[in-house]
Amino acid sequence: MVHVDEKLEPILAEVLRRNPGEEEFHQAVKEVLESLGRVVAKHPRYANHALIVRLCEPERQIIFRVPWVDDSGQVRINRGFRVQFNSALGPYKGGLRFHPLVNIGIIKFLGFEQTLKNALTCMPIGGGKGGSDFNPRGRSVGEIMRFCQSFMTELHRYLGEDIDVPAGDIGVGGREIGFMFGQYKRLTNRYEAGVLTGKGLVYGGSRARTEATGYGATYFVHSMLATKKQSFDGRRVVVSGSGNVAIHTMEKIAAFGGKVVACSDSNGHVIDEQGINIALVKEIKEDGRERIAEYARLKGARAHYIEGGSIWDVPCDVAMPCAIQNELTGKDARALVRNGVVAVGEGANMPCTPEAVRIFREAGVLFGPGKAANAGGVATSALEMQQNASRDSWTFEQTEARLATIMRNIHDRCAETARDYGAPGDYVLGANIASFVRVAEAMEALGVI
Ligand code: NDP
Ligand code: 2IT
Repeated sequence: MVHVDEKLEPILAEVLRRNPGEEEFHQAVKEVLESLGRVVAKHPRYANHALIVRLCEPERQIIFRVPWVDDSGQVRINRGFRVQFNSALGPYKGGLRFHPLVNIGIIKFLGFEQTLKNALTCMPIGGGKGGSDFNPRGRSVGEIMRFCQSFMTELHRYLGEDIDVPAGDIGVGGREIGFMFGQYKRLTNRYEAGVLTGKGLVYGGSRARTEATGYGATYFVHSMLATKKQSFDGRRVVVSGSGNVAIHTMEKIAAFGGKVVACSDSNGHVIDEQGINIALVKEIKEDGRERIAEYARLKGARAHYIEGGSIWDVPCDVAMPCAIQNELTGKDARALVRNGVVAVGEGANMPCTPEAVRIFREAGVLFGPGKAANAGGVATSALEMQQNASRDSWTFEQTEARLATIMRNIHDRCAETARDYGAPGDYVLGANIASFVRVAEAMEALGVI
């Protein structure tokens, strides 16, 4: 069992005290502090100047009312958030999540993770996150547009291509980014392409951004497997979720010769022993915005759907959770280990509970934590900003090649850092230390700000 070093205990206690009830934020901070004992032992100065306490305190937290009118004429109210977590390395950068469970603690956990993830990419981006407790499920396109416009009407005053650059996350894809960009442009009377990423290709988006998180996570797992002279070829893989990250993870796994046998949504999972038909999932989830149960209905006897239950009971060699935080529990991890899983890569942010992570690490399973494995999305967002700044647009091949190199570098940086700190193969430790040191160095250099 990993514990927080005694020098860091008061810091953790302080974070817990100042942020009561924000369980996910506590979880994310604790996981990072558990890795920093070795850094503080090597560089005691990091325990001083309240540097770690400052890193755990967002620079700015914005909470606002989002009023909108539904199709029946009724006025609805949601809550909007933007947490500008850390700008030591660049403008705040990170996605917007529209999901009914969104609250300030969830946005802070995501903003904290984003700050460290962005540092790992070695690109000039700080960390931020935002969103709303708006539930897009069952809403018409008109309702979604009016919600996005109202959300941006308030948020726009805090954004800018050199200030804060949001993108998508759960419930926010290309359509929503378009509506928000349109409203930003109208309010500011500026065509400031670099203010949002994940844009459509015709108005300043980057090729390969849609695919980047899933492709990048698969590249990361590919690199982890290669350290054991293994590959995806012929492997059984289970991918949870069926949204942006899951779909493109499945697509790249198939390109690497792996067979994805199950995927899911928040209602249940489908198993297809012949290999999930990704085009069909896209049709159901992207075009139709329907339930994954539809997959089994369309495939007849060749696939089956299980309502509820755990997708992690499906035996596999590689597991890639790509849905939501804490979706893979200790019990799930034990089932996966029992069934012989060799690698787990987090496409989602913090999908494995601390107990699950501990079980994987103790069992010697290759484990790629989200802040490293899913960094390809934000890295390609930074490439989108780069293209916008130079008013250029790169080919898919060029952009994907950059993504592949970035992911390999992140993998190698985590592996080397873990080795340097006496824990070879421990990607959690490697990712937490490498990212922390980068942000901490910049914060130190900038003085007490
Ligand atoms: P989407 O909204 O496109 O998809 C989310 C998917 O997760 C949906 O299929 C949804 O199902 C499913 N889901 C939600 N809750 C559960 C649950 N409890 N159990 C099983 N499935 C569930 O979001 P993204 O694909 O963009 O994001 C997925 C994860 O990846 C998030 O953790 C996000 O933070 C992370 N991420 C995203 C990046 C990006 O570029 N988009 C970058 C890095 C990380 P349903 O249809 O039922 O809602
Ligand atoms: O969690 C994430 O890294 C994202 N949702 C993507 C953020 C971004 O700015 O592209």
